[in-house]
Amino acid sequence: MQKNIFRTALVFVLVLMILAANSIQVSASDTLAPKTKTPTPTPTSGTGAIGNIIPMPVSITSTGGSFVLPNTADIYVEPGTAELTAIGQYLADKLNPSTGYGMQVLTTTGAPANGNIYLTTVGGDPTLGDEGYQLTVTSNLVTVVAFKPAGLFRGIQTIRQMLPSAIESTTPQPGPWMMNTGTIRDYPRFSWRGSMLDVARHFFSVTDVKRYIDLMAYYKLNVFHFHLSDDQGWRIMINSWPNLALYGGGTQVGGTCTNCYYTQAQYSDIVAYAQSRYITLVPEIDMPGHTNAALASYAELNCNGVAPARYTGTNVGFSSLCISKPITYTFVDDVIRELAALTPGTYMHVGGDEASSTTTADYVSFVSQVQTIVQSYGKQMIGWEEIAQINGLSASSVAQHWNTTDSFAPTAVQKGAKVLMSPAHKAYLDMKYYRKTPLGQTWAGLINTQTGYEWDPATIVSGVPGSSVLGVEAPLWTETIVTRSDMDFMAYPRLPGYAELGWSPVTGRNWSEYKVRLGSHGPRLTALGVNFYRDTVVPWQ
Ligand code: TNX
Repeated sequence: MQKNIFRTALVFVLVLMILAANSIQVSASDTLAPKTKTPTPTPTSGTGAIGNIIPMPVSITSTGGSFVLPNTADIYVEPGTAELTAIGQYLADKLNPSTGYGMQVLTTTGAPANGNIYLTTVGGDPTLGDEGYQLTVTSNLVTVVAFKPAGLFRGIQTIRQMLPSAIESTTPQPGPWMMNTGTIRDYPRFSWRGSMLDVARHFFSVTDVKRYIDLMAYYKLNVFHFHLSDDQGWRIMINSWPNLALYGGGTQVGGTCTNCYYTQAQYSDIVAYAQSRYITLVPEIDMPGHTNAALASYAELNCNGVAPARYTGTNVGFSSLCISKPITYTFVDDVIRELAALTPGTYMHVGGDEASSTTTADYVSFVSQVQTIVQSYGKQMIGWEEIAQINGLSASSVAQHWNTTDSFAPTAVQKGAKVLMSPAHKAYLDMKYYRKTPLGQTWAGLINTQTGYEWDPATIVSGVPGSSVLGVEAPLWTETIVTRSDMDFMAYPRLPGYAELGWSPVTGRNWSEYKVRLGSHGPRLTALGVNFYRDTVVPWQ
């Protein structure tokens, strides 16, 4: 009796295997139908046309055919590298919910069979750099070759964008999952393409921060600048000064905020999350100004020894650490030491903006000492452009340009330092699009999607040549930004434009072409669940 059951089961399994093998053949031969039978899709609604990628790749050669991802597809990487497997898994996790294909990450030496996706560093072209990649789509196979894993990660974002918009859906969609054939060779113009998120004015959960980072990855951004402290709140646990988080993390703009700080474990989790997307996290502790939350948490940090009340308004420029007290430098050293130990990236952002209650002499003395502290932990200092005033500004330090007038950026260049471009009237994600935009501020002007796109980091500040520009960063200050949906509304659709300014060659770039490409991302952003602003200057699909 038992034997019979076993035999029946065996036959059943064999039949299943034969059926499965057949279905693979059937779908594979469907997929590999001669390309003459498949009309070339026009670059319209959601087709993921080869020309609709943001940021625009350096070079695209279309071959006029199409590849259809079959339901048998898997993602292949070269063996023995956990890093490549993780990149493959990232892609599988993005493609599986909408396709329902259950793609797996498998290893192979040499190209896999037709109908798959292949990611490899074997034969990667070093001249494309660490983030560069070559993506080749034939009617048989999708291949990304890169010199470094980071390049593969950038390349798989291009794959996502070449597939129909519905690929970003979190629920199964009908397909077909078609890509146009051709070759893309691509690499970034600038090495720093970032966005800053202010979690001090309003606090955001680990989940919201991760989502912000993951959306950045879709547009090939590579630096997440984390504004962790300001007058209204201190957001990271510093073990040697616990009240900073425990007390200073208890407020935000508008009132109290319960446990509004990240534990060191949560911070490390965010760092690792960014790292797995080849995004470097740069933490900012703003000083000597923008420090009311710290001053309220420790009376000894104040020149008069009296802790002020916590602050929940939106004024700037009224607080300062006590420049003349030795304990100030013990404090700075402790904070930088703990943060440096948790941060694999090279840069520590020390703020330095709007220290208007501090004399220039005091300011210069303070920032000079801070630079020494940062360097003592093997890190490079970045600060808002005012830091360029210090005499001993290191060539390895970076000044972040933000002022709309009277820039200190040329001073930084004269001292041999590099400049990160965040001109407030062009790149501030908290500026309103239009006078009537319900969120945001207007002090630096109105920035609609076109204004945000039409400038060049290499020419925006006279006295700062392109060779001194490290890159572009778009800050999202959050005085008026409270929810995740607010964040989306201000960052999208402007952030993809800054990503393009940072990545794509300047030649040939123009708004009239870009706006159409951006319009094709409407359905993508919708599928990604992004509450983007439908700016009327963009022809949304
Ligand atoms: C200026 S820009 C600031 C921030 C504000 C922002 C609001 C800069 C370095 N400092 O403290 O949040 O304006 O737009």
